[in-house]
Amino acid sequence: SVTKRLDEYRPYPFELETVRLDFRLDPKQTEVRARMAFSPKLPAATLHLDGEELDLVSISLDGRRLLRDEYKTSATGLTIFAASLPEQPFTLETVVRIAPETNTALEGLYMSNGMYCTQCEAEGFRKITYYPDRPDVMAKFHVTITGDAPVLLSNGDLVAQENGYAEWIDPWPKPAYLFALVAGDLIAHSGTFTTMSGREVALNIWVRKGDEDRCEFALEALKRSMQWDEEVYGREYDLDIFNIVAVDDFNMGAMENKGLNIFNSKWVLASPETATDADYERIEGIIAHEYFHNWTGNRITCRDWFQLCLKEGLTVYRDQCFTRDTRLGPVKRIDDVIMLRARQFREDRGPLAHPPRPDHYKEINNFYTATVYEKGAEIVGMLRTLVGETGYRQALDLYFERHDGQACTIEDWLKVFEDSSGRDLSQFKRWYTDAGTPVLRVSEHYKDGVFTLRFEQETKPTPGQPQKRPRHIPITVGLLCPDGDERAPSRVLEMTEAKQEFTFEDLPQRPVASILRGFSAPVSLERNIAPGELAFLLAEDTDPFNRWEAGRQLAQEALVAMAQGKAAQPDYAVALGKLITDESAEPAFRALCLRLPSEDGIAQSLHDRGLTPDPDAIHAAREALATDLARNHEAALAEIYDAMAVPGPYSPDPGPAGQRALRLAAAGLLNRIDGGQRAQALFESATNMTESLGALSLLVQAGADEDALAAFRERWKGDRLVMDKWFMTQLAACPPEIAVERAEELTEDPLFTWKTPNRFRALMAGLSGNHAGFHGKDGAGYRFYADWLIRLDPVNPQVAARMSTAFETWKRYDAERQAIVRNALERISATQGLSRDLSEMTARLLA
Ligand code: HT7
Ligand code: ZN
Repeated sequence: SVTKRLDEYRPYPFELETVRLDFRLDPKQTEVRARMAFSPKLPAATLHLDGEELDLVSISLDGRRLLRDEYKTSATGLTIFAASLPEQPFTLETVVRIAPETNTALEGLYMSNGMYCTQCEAEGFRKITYYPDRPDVMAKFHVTITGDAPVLLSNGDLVAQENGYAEWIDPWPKPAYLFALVAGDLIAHSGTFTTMSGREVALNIWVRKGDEDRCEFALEALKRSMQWDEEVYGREYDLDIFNIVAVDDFNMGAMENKGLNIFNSKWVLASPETATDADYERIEGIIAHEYFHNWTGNRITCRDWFQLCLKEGLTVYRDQCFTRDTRLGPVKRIDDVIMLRARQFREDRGPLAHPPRPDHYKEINNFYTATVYEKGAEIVGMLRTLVGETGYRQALDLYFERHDGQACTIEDWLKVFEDSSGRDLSQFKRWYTDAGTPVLRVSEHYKDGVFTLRFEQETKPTPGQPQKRPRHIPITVGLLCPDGDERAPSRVLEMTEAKQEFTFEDLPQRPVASILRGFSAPVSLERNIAPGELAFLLAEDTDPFNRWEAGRQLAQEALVAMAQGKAAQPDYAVALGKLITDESAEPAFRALCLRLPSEDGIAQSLHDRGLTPDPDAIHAAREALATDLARNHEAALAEIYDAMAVPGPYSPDPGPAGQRALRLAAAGLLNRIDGGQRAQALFESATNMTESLGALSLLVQAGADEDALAAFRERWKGDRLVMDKWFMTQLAACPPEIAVERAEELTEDPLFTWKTPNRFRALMAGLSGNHAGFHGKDGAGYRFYADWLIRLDPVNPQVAARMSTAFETWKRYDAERQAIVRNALERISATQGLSRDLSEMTARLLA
């Protein structure tokens, strides 16, 4: 299949001002009539419209039926020869038929529980009708829907409605990927929002009957997001109605279609009995994310899909800031960095590494990655650090003013920062074009009152980029006196060379440096630092991120030593003891400090040090450290467990959620020595899903789960979202030696409806999240996983391809394991009729 390249971009040779779409819905045979008003921009151009899996019924131009020799159709589209096209504006009308009922790929128009639903990003619209399906073609849509359903929705404002018929006009030009249509027997949970200019917007969350009492949290989150975007970015909503629909069968989290966001029901529906604290926080974040796209993505969109991080990086950054403002800022920053390291750093070190703005791809759906999203967000954060708070707001104001209604590039984005700040960002641009995580080495020197930090940066080669150039890195640094007082407040050092040093003068004593505060750049910091100094930072740093980071580093050092059969230094256990009893620290923060690095993270650390990780040894080391901590701090942990019980009715607010997190973290350690006693009691008394699932997970971990799993299943077997948790938790948390066998058994469960993406993901991600289980020496985990990818691929290639990233770390491990994975990947790749999605992924994984 064809590789698409950034440097081959050509503007579309026609202007498309308006499009009228008439849908006659039918599960087997939906008819789509499209009328498109084109104006030629270049003389004698042929007109190419994208189209896949369409049954063409008719085609006419300005009312005249086109003859067979005036156009041609292929598997990828429809071409009308230049000789048949007038030089003036013209209207092209096509009629096609499609079959939503048989669409299992969930791209284009498909059905979920009897309801019609669309997903068009990135290139799904071409499965609905022939059209220039590219983001730089922006048109005004007028849509009519005729169908046997009480609720008929599309983008924009509703202009007419009667039984079985609805008409929608979207006044804002948009690319086809933002088109949406939903039809079904839905019920709305509604509210209103009054915008800053006093317009009232109707808000609706549409769900299946029975789910309407789980929408209030999402509705309130939407109102908070609308308010925040007005206050922080001056952005007002621009239609009279905003609809959100919850769908059970969905390839990703949610989709920002103009005025009609479509959500995976997992990220909308919440009640205390069925959703955890983490679910609540994530729902709020995703509601905000999709809403924020209205300006960063919809009003200003991408010129082509290579620019994806223009809208995704910026929108993730905006949703992260929203959560930081509405919840506990430092805790959110730490959570985001944990996630960045677990997903993006891992991607950057393996065969799938790519720049935030890739310059080639075969299947764009394979590039909705942590690098595009999360690293894209880090880059926006670095820009803000470089130009400052006011400079950032000025740049964003200019971006909205200059580019509203346009399809833009990363160059346009950087130019607004250059123009508004007067800075040269040509070197900074490498963050977008170059792959890989820079390693930043630092050494410290103190003499005659002068403290010097010497930095060296190095980025390892990544696929297709053997040579790396130095990056422009903002390094936020603060200096502490040995008594813990701030000696020099935070200052941003701008590193632009491969090696560079910075000095701090007039220091009567050698300070303790707090480097890369707030994680000011997505780099791997390597610093030769004594455990005592880390313990000091864990106790005293005024920057909460670096305080947590010091503890994490101590834990990581201990685990890396133990995984090699060496004894761990006692520093971590001692330092942690002080922190967990420090009542001035937020419970949520203390909970994070008690969370041990993941087994995958330890494997990465070993690999970074040139060692081959042994998954069993890593698992044993992590268990041993957890047991040590529990023994050393048994009394303090037990006290925390009792003190952090949250009385009264459930609230997902950060305060009580933080208390529950700390309580569960304490229970998690104590679980290693109390025989699962607390977990059992908590499981029986739990009044909300956070406690219930937390306790279940601990029982699974302790191998004392048989009754609890059965009881949980019995209680929740009718609830699809809770059952996903049941599948996932018991695989992620179980002892590694039983993980694959259990996964095999679970695929036989009648509730394992594997064609539903959420259920498939729950089981497979549960297994691959069990590090030592998935990477078991006999290779059973690898074979099982590969078998299921092969099975899913013809049904849903997007999800199969996305799940194949479980193999991205395979080259870290020993030769025997590598041989089994290679074999599994080659087997996938040799499968007859493999999708473009999965074959691109396996080729990259094997390269
Ligand atoms: N912009 C969306 C990305 C997306 C997607 C969503 C649902 C199903 C398939 C999809 N393909 C791409 C989601 C977002 O980033 O907001
Ligand atoms: Zn997004």
